[in-house]
Amino acid sequence: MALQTYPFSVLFNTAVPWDMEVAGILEANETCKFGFLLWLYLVPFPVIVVDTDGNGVYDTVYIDLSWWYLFWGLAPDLSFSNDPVVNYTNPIAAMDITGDGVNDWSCGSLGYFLDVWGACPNEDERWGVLEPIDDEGNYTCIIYDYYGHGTSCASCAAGKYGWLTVDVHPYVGFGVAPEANLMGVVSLWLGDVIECLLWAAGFDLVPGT
Ligand SMILES: [Ca+2]
Ligand SMILES: [Ca+2]
Ligand SMILES: [Ca+2]
Repeated sequence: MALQTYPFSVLFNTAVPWDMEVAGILEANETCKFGFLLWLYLVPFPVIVVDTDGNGVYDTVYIDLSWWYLFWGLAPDLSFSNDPVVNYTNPIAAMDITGDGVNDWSCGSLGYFLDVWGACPNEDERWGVLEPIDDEGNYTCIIYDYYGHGTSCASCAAGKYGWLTVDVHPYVGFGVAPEANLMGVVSLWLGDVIECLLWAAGFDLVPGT
């Protein structure tokens, strides 16, 4: 089933020049919201936001993770049907392509986003904290660590696997607090560290509350 023709973006002002597979996700008479996740400003992963139960509230995201193929000079599969269901229960967009139970590809995770650029398509929500999935499906917030510094630090602090754990790489080591839980808050980019610290401490960053 071909998606309807939408403006590619305000930048390109043209329709997406290919069809995307949505079998098993949408029925013939159902619609969704379509857009792109620009991963590290390099890879344009196609994204759809879906209201799976038809109650008027968009609740699920699919990202065509096969666009990682581009790094190997291969063509993406242009299908959402073989990608993971991403929602509030399963917020991480990742898949295991080698069948060993360990995810190999990821685009990140659903997360809250402080709209420091006022870029939200819903004008009344600009500059505020955006939900991971907009009720109207106009946006979804995907958070990722594109460089790995934060992941490395988190591993040193709370890595759960080490030399006594079977089937892990010999260089893998425990963190200093392997039983600790982690909270991912991306801040060392064009964001705001102070707001991130406040958010992690429990403030909701809603003015007047
Ligand atoms: Ca819904
Ligand atoms: Ca796919
Ligand atoms: Ca794997």
